[in-house]
Amino acid sequence: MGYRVAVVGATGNVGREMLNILAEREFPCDEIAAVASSRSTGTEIEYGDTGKMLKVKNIEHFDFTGWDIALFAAGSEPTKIYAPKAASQGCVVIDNSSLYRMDPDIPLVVPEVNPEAIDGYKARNIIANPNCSTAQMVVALKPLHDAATIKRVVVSTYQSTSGAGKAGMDELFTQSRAIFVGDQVEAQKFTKQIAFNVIPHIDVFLDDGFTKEEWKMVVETKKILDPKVKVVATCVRVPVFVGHAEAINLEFENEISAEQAQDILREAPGIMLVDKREDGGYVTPVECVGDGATYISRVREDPTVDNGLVLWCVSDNLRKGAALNAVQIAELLGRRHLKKG
Ligand code: 11C
Repeated sequence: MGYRVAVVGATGNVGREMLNILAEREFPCDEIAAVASSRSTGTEIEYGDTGKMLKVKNIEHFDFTGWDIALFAAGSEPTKIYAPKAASQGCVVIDNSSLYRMDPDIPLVVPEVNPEAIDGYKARNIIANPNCSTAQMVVALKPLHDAATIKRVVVSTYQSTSGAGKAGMDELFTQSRAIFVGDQVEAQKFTKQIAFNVIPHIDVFLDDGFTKEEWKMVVETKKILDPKVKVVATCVRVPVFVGHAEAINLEFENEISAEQAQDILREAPGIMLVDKREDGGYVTPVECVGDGATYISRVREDPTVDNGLVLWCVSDNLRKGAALNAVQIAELLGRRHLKKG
């Protein structure tokens, strides 16, 4: 016996990946529903590459009663309305939006890092999935924190346009083409030209000069990994379609060499260490697309601080950063709480 699973926001970048990953990982579904806004109602979407077509259902009329799990990738506004409705109808919501992440009654979970936190889901029947740039970073930090206790993290991100949805990817494509054919470049989704450029601005500005994306990396890391870890972030949009990269500087309480860190990372769950210290001996975003791993390269000691390391971290933001982590949470929920069969 399996689960009845609904994917809400099924036609978006992350929703489609959720369907792909549920199918790829053979998540035990007795029934699967693709749910979206009225704009997409009635269209068909494939369940991974199984050949099974799902007719998209309208969220406004969807009854979650009798459904076990709803994976939400619908953005904050619809989530505000329909996630509490689903939860109150007895369906456990795993939500990819930022809406509930910092709610003390709602667990924020990365299964490789804080699996036990999921046990708190019963308070609201909702589990939050972190921001993509946080998810890959905490996977990388966890084994190193366990080994030598991280005191401070300084991170600069190189985030792909898919983080801003399909419209972000389309803007990169359209602007790149416009530049090649000599047309006028128009910025719509992003605040400046993204093609052949980088933009040090993701999400809205806060009063202290940081952006909300940078704030999320700080507070989510503290909630998932350890409230004592200090984090400062600079988040940058780059002209890449899929895959976020991060340059991460770490300061530890205790001594740890680059070699020790490499040995630890080689064995850590969810991580692929590719660190050859030669031309091409590292991973870039285009190589991680479609993959679930968090790739670590360029591990080295930082000579400017005591017990410091620097590393490069790359992952598919639509997968580990969003859809895969949500499906892993569903699997964890099944193992720890919603056992079937
Ligand atoms: C981006 N990280 O790359 C964002 C997308 O809080 O879930 C995901 C935003 C979020 O633009």
